[in-house]
Amino acid sequence: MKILFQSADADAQESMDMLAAHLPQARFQLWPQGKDEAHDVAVCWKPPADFFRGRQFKAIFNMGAGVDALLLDPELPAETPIYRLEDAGMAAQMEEYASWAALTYLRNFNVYARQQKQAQWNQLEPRARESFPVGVMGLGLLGQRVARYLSGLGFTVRGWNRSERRIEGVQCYAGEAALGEFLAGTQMLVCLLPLTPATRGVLNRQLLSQLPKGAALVSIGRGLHLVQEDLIALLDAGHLAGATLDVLPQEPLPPDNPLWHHPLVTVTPHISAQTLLSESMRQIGGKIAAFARGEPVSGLIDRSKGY
Ligand code: NDP
Ligand code: OXD
Repeated sequence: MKILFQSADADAQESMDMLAAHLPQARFQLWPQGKDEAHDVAVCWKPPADFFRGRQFKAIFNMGAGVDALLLDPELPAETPIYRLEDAGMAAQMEEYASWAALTYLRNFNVYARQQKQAQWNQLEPRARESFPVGVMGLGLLGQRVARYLSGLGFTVRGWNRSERRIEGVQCYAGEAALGEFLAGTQMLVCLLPLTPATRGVLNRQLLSQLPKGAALVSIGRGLHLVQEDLIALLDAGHLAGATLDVLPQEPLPPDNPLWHHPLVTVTPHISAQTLLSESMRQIGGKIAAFARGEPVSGLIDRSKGY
């Protein structure tokens, strides 16, 4: 088995060595080495424009959960199966991030941080967790974990998904017809959808204005879910009380983007769930080994759905 490994990260060699330790029989080349040779398998993350040009693989393994960038590559071979990372230590980080945001908005810690800047001593009314409904959009591997975790913390949790889900302790809604009811009862909306043609721009004025006044947005799926001007307009109008954005329409977020300095916005640099190298390479190694044995491999992308 010959594997072409590509990553723009500084630790590309280290990652490849970790993967190689799980696949001792395989031969590896680190892109752009072996650029003109044939390989059985590609392991990549946001590859450059010429990575797929004129080449075929038996399978492509994406070093991330989201495949939106890969699927937009015009040179991507049409029929090759693509496998993605599944959780690989990201769900636990998403639980932490979403619970940090939920506790922040529930307890008004964001408001107190603003008050401190103005030396204001002003106590706000306390709220109970169960009276602060959190809604999770996208109940996949990560969304389900977040929903269960917040429910375990005592929040009232609801979830919305394309197909129906049953999750203990979570009130689940499915499909467009149920979206309005889901949003109307959500005080903090967590977006964990994949980015697809159907979800691009989904966090727009029309959708966000269906949240109750004073609700907050936590965007941790992909930046292009958000229509930035619509969010800012709803924050400025007092309809939304805050937004916590880990993924941004442009990454890195340019220094002159108004989101950096908006008083009701918290920005983090795409860290809600970071790739854990050791766990990720172990998982990809297992998937490649199963693929080589002709066994079914989980995490196969359905290109017609875009995730
Ligand atoms: P999954 O593929 O497991 O889950 C996606 C879920 O979204 C599925 O339940 C799917 O429903 C649902 N869904 C898809 N399209 C729609 C739609 N149009 N309307 C309603 N529901 C829809 O993905 P993961 O949970 O593993 O990851 C989710 C996303 O999180 C990734 O695609 C990635 O973009 C993002 N991510 C962000 C990270 C960060 O650091 N910020 C880190 C890792 C991932 P169904 O099952 O019915 O098809
Ligand atoms: C991913 C990510 O999709 O890190 O894995 O955003």
